Amino acid sequence: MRRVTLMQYLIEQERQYDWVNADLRLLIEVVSRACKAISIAIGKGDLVGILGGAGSENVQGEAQKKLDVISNEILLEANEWGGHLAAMASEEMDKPHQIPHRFPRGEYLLLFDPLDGSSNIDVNISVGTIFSVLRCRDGVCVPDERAFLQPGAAQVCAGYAVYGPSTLLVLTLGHGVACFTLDRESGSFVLTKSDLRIPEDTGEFAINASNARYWEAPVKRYIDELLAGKDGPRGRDFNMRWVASMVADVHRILTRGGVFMYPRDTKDPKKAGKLRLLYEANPMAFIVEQAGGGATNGRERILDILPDALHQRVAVILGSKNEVERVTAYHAA
Ligand code: P6P
Repeated sequence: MRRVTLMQYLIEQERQYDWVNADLRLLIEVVSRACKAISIAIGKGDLVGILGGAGSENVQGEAQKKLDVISNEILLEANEWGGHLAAMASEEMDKPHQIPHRFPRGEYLLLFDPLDGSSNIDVNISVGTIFSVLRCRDGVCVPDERAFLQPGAAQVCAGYAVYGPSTLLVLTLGHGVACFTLDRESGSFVLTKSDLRIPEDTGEFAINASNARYWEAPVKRYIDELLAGKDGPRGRDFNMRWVASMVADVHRILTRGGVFMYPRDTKDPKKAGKLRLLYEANPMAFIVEQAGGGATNGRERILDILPDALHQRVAVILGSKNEVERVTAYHAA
């Protein structure tokens, strides 16, 4: 494959198509540079004492890791001066972050989970950054929470960085999915896969099986059939993976297929699910659908859900199209 950097890729997309403009290109480049900085910080780990808890809680009531806070700060500082954003929202902040008055504002809203899977950071397992881009509606003077409450189908761009053996950036602009690998010597993200496609069938599923006793009947039925293997109704054996980093599980599925499930369960009946709709489920659903996969909450397409709160949670079933359709059909049965 011709060595194309992220910047070249974006400039070529901007020249050829109308779905990239200079501000969106700047947004993606700035986010990619922030992800590079996060990757470097993670790589230093204990050498610079940035592992472990920050001694604070986020809006979700979850203990923050030092790197949650650092990653959030890196993304805020990287994005507030460029003039491409109307505002930002993060898993780590209760309210949207307004652009300081000393900087110009732009048309885009950026949402992110700055360090997804951070419970894994202290045990050196892959973590990631997830981001989603919406347009701010015209005439919105102060983009408060309501400006962000748009269905996932309104996203203009979504992506994630996965900080694993390689640092990868996976991106969609609504016309396929591309993957870039960080070349640490040059400091550039280099295009290493274009037009990723998820196999429609799979032999691999990802779910936290310790929640089995809380699952609803359709999920129990589906997983029991997979566990029954070749002697059961599916007539084949299945394999299971659970990294507990959504970015790592989703990247595996983008690479070789699979189905990822964090269904709603009866552990906390008030919660629609564990994962957050706006900055986890929506960007991942956009990417997965653009790669030919499916993404529902068991009952409806995730990208069709009209949000009513910035940090609302949702059940997530995503990945190989035929398996997502089967699980969703079981919910309708
Ligand atoms: P559990 C990480 O905290 C996260 O938000 C996702 O990245 C991951 O898929 C899930 O939660 C793991 O949840 O309950 O298995 O720890």
